Amino acid sequence: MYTTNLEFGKKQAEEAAQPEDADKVAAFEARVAADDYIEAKDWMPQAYRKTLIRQISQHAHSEVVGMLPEGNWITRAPTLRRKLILLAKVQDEGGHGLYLYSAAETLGISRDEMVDALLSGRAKYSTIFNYPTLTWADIGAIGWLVDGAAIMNQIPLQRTSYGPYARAMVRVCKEESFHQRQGFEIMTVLMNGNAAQRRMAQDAMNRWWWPSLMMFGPADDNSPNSAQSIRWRIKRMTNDELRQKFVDVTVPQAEAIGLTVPDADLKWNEERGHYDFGAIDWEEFYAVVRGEGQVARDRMAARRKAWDDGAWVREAAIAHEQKVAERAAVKAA
Ligand code: BYC
Repeated sequence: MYTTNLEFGKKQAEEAAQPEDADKVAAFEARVAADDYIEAKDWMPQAYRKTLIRQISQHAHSEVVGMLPEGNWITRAPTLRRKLILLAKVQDEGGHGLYLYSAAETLGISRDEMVDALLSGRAKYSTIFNYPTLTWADIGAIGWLVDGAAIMNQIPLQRTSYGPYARAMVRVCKEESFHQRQGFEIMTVLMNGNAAQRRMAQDAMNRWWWPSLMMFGPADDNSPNSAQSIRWRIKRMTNDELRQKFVDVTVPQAEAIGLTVPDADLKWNEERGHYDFGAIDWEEFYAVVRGEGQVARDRMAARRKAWDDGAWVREAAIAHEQKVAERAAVKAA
């Protein structure tokens, strides 16, 4: 089996068994409060490590599962130019997953353990990828709304308190910004097209708007992890703050190209300086988090198949590494 970081993981497990030293905790909290970055070899409370492993690995899983709905359209992109752009975007998402798995590995968990958590259903991935991509306009809506929501969430994560995660986010955000623009351009072209194309764009908007708002997670008063993550500066803004920012930025973009936001309660609130918007269907959100529905089952089946199909590559890499080590040992003897 392919594993990494085993020794490091053992060291962390031994550390976790010890009671935490109050002076170390105080010094750690002072560093976080001073906006210092915490690095892989620095001492950190076990709960901080655990939260980071949870969030970063789930973020990585989202990037990799996120390749599936768009990958579905690579062979059906309407032109060669669109195909090239989509191919590059999907490859970028795979790259994001790899940076993030690597960032999580610095915390002492192995890639095998993370993949196992995903495939056995113990780890989550973003709800947004459990919706189907029915038409080409969905690719525009994903780029514009889904990547748009992702950037809104990820820009503050460039200043998250864990150095390797923060640095991974810098490159991810640059690429997401290109993704968002290509999505908005697809929607703009469709809205400047014929009546059928405009209908297709509006239909995609209708289906992706609410799931995009759900990407930010439960409302703040229902978000069990937020308070501690904000205190540790893992999260720099709350779920509701980011959701509001996304609505405020995106509604004028929709209006600019003639799309209607599917929310009868959406209204600019002069006093607050923000849009008021309608109630989110949290029952739908939790059902999707639980992996209910055919699309979720298909996503997991695709990931399991990819992992099984890749077994020979992992085995070959290990065999090669062993051969190199054996040759080096013979040479040294
Ligand atoms: N989906 O206490 P809360 C992308 C879970 S990919 C599923 O607020 P937290 C892209 C949450 O995990 C974008 N589960 O949690 C790729 C927690 O359960 P656990 C992915 C969700 O962590 C390809 C529980 O609900 N981005 O950009 O403080 C193509 C309670 O929530 C969701 C990231 O992962 C959800 N939407 O805040 C295109 C960003 N929301 O773990 C685009 C990094 C919540 O305790 N992650 N849950 O069992 C974060 O910023 C935070 O983890 C969240 C949630 C804001 C998502």
